[in-house]
Amino acid sequence: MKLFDFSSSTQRALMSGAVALAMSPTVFAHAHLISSVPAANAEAVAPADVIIHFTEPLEPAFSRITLADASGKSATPTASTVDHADARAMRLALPALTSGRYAVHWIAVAIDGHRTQGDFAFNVQ
Ligand SMILES: [Cu+2]
Repeated sequence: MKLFDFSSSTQRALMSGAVALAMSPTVFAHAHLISSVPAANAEAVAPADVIIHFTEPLEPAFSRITLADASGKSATPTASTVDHADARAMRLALPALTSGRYAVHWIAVAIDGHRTQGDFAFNVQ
């Protein structure tokens, strides 16, 4: 029986198809920001955390959110975490923040290893 005896040309065709699929950006997209709380330029009242939702699941070991105050110093004592139940969400717990402007910097590494990053700011009243 030769049910699975693919010719070498068939194997080559299958292989090139797999490579094309693996390199297609629509199949393995980068993680892009969908939304955040607080939103960019929001006027926040005693925010408990920064939560960012992304288009793709994140690799927790390489993804993070950091927060800096108006003087550029880190404003949080703890590291961010990727949500266990939804790997497309990342959270940074916040201490009680004094009023002022804060800058969020995020790095998102998708499961395909591609890295995206961005910045936004919000105000605490
Ligand atoms: Cu990608």
